[in-house]
Amino acid sequence: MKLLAKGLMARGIITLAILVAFTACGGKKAEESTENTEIGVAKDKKEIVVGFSQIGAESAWRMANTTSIKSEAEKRPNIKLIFADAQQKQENQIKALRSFIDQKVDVIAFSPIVESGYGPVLKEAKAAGIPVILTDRNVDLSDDSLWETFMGSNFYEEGVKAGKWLKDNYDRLKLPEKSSDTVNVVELQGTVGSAPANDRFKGFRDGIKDAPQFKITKTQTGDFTRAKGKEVMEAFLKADKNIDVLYAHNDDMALGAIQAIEEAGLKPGKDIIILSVDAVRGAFEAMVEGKLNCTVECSPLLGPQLYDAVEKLMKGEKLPKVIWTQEGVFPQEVAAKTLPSRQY
Ligand code: GYE
Repeated sequence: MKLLAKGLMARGIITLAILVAFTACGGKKAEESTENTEIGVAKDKKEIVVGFSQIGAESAWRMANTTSIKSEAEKRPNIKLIFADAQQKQENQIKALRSFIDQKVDVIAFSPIVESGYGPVLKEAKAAGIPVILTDRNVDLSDDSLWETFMGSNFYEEGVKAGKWLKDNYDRLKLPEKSSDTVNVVELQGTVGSAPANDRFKGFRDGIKDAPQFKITKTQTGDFTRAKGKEVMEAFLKADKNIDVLYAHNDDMALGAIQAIEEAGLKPGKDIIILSVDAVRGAFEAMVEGKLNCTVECSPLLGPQLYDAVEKLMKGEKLPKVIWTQEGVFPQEVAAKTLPSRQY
């Protein structure tokens, strides 16, 4: 009897060990693949299950956004988060949204990779009675009954702020030998078809519209990544070194471009004035080194306001259709003082 019990126990331990090993691998796999990862377990009966579909991990901004969404869920005992990483592919994102609908989550939240193509899946969520919150990026659908609220930044305004900053500061920053009559500006765009790329593109042009000396001579996507930002900037410089300003739709691309500029034997922040968007830590470090001139803030810390909105929805409260994040502009002069207090 004792022997049998021991044998059973030993087998149990082995099974447990195998299970643990499997779960450990499985957990890692889930992080790397598009499978859903559950954060937190059923914590109490009044738990709210939130399915969140993230774009990927293309930039420091995105990673800070993911941390905010996950860590805030952990802090709230009533929230169970099912997190899915789309790894930069819209088809993965649509699949994740459908799986949330199948799992009958209480609320779906997601950051749409591009603006178009979500109509059918959002209609399916509506038919299933699952409310949807758009975080960070918007969709281009006219039927706004397909989501409860959009929360995030005004990308158009960010572009305008960048343009205005350039207009107001270029003369002060330019090298004496540079002309003020024609200023050659190159632009690194974000992901093609995404809301921040579309709106930062438009906003910037409006920000400099009454300053005809600024000529946008080249514009191309760098897909919001450092590697692509570097690659495209290399190509720009190869084609023509006569570049006075770089406007990048995010800091990561600007940081990649800074490398390309240095490798081409030029001084970023001096020979080429550089401005970008996001205000991540790396941008502040580059400003402290004098290599970046300005970053327009775009906050990724959306976790707290997301779950506040989820909880309100579950109480039957109506949400405002848009919840804007308040943001500033940080020029190089304030970088050293501001860097220690940056949260992302
Ligand atoms: O600016 C960029 C990221 O959607 C606001 O996506 C976000 C943008 C952000 O990859 O760094």
